[in-house]
Amino acid sequence: MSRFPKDFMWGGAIAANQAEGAYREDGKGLSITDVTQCGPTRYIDYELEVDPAKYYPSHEAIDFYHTYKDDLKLMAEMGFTVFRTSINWARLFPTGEEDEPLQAGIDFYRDLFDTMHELGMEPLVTMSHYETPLALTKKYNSWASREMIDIFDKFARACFENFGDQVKYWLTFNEINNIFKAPYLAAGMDVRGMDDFMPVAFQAAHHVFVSNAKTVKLCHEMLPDAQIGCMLSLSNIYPGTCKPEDVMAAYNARRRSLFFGDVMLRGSYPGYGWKMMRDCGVELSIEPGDLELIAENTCDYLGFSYYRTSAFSDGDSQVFSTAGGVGHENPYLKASEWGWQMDPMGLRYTCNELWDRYQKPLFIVENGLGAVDTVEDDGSIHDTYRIDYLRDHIEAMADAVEDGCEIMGYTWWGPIDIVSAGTGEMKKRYGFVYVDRDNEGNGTGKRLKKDSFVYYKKVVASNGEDL
Ligand code: BGP
Repeated sequence: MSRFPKDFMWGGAIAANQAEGAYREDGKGLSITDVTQCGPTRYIDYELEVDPAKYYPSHEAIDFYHTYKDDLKLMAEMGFTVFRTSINWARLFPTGEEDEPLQAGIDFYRDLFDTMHELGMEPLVTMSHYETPLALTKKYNSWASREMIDIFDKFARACFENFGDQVKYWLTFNEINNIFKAPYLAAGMDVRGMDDFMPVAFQAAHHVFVSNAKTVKLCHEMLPDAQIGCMLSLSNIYPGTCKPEDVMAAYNARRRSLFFGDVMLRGSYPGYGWKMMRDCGVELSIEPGDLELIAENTCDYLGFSYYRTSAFSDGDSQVFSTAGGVGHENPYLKASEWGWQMDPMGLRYTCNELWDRYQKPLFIVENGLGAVDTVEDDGSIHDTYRIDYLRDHIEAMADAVEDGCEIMGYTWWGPIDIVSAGTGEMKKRYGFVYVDRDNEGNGTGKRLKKDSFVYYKKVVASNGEDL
């Protein structure tokens, strides 16, 4: 007997900038990720015009812009009922400030969403997934400027007008809480040369909160049958010890992420949020009506990513390391090749934490294991490590459902190999489908089914019972 509701949605998630490639095709403008360096720390390459000698795997990625029909057929073969991707903002508005969206961009995404429906998948669409048009960073430093609110409003209106009949599940800003850790990715901001970017990050977050509320309001007005959620990176943090100072430090570190959910799901700045701003010397610039807008237009559901957990003790650094997140290693957990500590129980804990806090439906829109895969001579790929990770996290999710958490669905991150957001490389593979391309763009682009492809197909067919 399945422990999941009968209408539970099973699928996978990608992002335009990590899969589509065609980074200059059909009039698309440069997004910030098109000029973001690869490697352990990713900064936007501010010489702006891309140096042709610099290869970014995201320029071609896996060429999903041209292969999406065949790739989605592979997803449908696993029985997906939902598929998450993003609309690349610069494919509709190359500089962000055009009066009208590009017809080529509209045509591509309409056919993409039609193809999903034809194959039995509901589109789950992220509006901003590290794809800020570079021109907006260049002119305004992106969300550091309040002008972005009106600019994003135009993009949101174009999305709802052109895709509202096809898309009923929306997400606004991908992992927007990472504005405190990686503002160049999460919000397209140039923070290089700033000793402390937190004051700018808090002000940018306020602009995003206002924009999020405006977008929720617009969505409810234009698409009354749609649901619109916020999206947060919520891998969790445990106290390094039971020492009270460590417990408090870990809770404060956790609330640097929950702060975003509190504003966008509960509709107001929490007291500890004002204290965080005071501690950072931030005098937030708030305009009349901002706080009322935020209070009256909260998100319908919480989409979140969960990959791992880390430990955090008093005195630990908040500095985000692409390997372990914040804090330090947990001695009770094993880590992936990229240092991400795997913790299925942490997913059950996190679902309970978020359900208890927000009492709004949850959607696990990212969960997965990035690993180095080996292709055998016969073309097979025995990714038992990925199957084990998947099984353990689905069991934890089922436990969370039995705990009373309302979970809408689950989209595995990267069901087909795509470019890593953290490093900009291909070698960190998540897929149930292998793509023959490497960091330098070499390879045939051939798709190969891994052992996990057959496994997930079985899981989906049994609504999560046959593990
Ligand atoms: C999240 C992003 C995704 C995805 C994922 C995996 O931060 O929302 O875009 O990339 O992390 O991270 P990585 O690709 O660095 O392994």
